[in-house]
Amino acid sequence: MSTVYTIERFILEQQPDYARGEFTNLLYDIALSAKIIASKTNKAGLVQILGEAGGTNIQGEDQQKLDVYADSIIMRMCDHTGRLCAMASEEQEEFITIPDRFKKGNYVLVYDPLDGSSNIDVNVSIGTIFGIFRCVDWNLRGRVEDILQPGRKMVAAGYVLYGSSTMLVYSTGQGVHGFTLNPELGEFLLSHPHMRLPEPPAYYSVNGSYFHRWSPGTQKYLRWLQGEIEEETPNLSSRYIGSLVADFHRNILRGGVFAYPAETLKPEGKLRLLYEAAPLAYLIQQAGGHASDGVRPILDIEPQEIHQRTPLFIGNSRLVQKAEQFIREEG
Ligand code: P6P
Repeated sequence: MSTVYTIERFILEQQPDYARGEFTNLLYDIALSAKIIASKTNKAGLVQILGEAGGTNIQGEDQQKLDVYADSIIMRMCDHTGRLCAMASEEQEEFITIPDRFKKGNYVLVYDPLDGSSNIDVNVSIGTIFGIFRCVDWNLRGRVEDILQPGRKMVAAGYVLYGSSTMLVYSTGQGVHGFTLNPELGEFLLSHPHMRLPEPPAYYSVNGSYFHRWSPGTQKYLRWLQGEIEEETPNLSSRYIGSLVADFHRNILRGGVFAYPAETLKPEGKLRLLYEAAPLAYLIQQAGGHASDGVRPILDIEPQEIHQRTPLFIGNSRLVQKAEQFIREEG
């Protein structure tokens, strides 16, 4: 019987000998949050029966919007454990300081608690995205400077995909590893060790309905992806779910490129830099790929504010570099 790796055992075996366990325990906290959110999300379809968000269900419980619920779970699981000096969440305008009554730790957690939650009503997979930094100055912990760090400074990143099964995929800089939740055991078990982008890539993922609002270079890129431009034409199929984590997960397993370009109504793009693009950029680099805003690596962008948006091209390096080439040449 092959070794059964729970995520706890895998994290423990990956941690360096000198580690004191703070970072390892933070990853445990995130895995536990994912289990709690998964249990609620998988029943989300029953909300129609049990009661609408904002109303009360048949048990008389107050129904929260699932993304607000997911945010509260992650915050409550992580704010008092002494691992963090600050957090930032897609659901909260300001960054989250650690209350004085709790010990401050040496790490920073940035996260989108439930991306794509509008897809729940149509039973499409959704996800949690997270990134972890070290505090910038251990003598002055818990400042906005701890939050506004470029992705290059991340020490870990990952996502949870709530779909036909719940998966947690993460990296601490030693490759990308995927774990599938066994609901009977309540354990994440190693199912996808050492995930690497395969060659040749299979898919391109983009919402082509914005074509008329893209730059000439971006328009040329889509035509190239579709094989209209004879120039090392990729042989790709189109897949776009409209749920970032689901599209990203399929592409990291099968190879491909996901693009959410800037367009005239969204000149900075739609996706958020700090807790969506940068964690996924960290992962894709660990899986042998690349992520760009069309001009420069996502990991090099210094955030100026917490909810800053960015255009995003992410996946197999050659496919992403082609986007940069067309945008460089055509604007
Ligand atoms: P569009 C979901 O709302 C989301 O934030 C991402 O998960 C997804 O990739 C994107 O927006 C889809 O946006 O404009 O194509 O509907």
